[in-house]
Amino acid sequence: MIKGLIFDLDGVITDTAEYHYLAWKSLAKKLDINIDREFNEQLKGISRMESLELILEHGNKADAYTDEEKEELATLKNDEYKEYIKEITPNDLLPGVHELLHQAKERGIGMALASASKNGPEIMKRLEIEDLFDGVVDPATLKAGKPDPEIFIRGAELLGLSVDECIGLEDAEAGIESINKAGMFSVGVGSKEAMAEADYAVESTADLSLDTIIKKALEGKKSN
Ligand code: B16
Ligand code: MG
Repeated sequence: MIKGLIFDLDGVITDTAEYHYLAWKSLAKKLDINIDREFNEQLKGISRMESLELILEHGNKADAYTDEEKEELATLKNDEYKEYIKEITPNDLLPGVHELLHQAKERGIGMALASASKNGPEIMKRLEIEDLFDGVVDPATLKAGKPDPEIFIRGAELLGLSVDECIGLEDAEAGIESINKAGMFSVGVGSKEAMAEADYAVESTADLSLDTIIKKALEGKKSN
């Protein structure tokens, strides 16, 4: 039986990647580092500090700052990001997501958030979906981020379910790896190439059907 859905946030429920990009680009500029949208693809799904490390490496400044200075830089980026997310409204739910969440809720399927973002609860509030969720994994409490399976295992625990009773939904390769390692059925949103490791993949959230993902999960891993 499938009794739970564990969702990633950025790229699955809403698209905050552009806001992350704008805030990182502005910080990078202050450090004399140039990043573009293609580089930004690498930052999807990974934590704030890991993102900063990649940007510094990209600018050949990996050893230029102390840990304390890096904390300050990450905070600067987050302050700007928080200004952007103030603009988020329920209209920013990705296509089909409103229907999917409400349909799952009506059927009594548990839902948890497994996002690397520490801003997840604030974004859910702005999207007006927080009441639909039964739990949010706090990324600050994780020993290891994606691709480690911990975040998805914790999501299932929050729902009081075993991993094989849950489906994980992700748009990042590191996220799919995390779900797979957790032993959960993985649903990927994105291109066939990027989502090659997903048990089942769709190109867009508009193609996500609750009946189909449950059917695929019951048929078993890798049978799509
Ligand atoms: P924050 P997800 C991730 O969200 C983003 O994709 C990634 O770009 C970001 O660095 C990370 O959250 C941390 O976000 O700075 O808000 O804590 O895809 O895991 O929902
Ligand atoms: Mg994501």
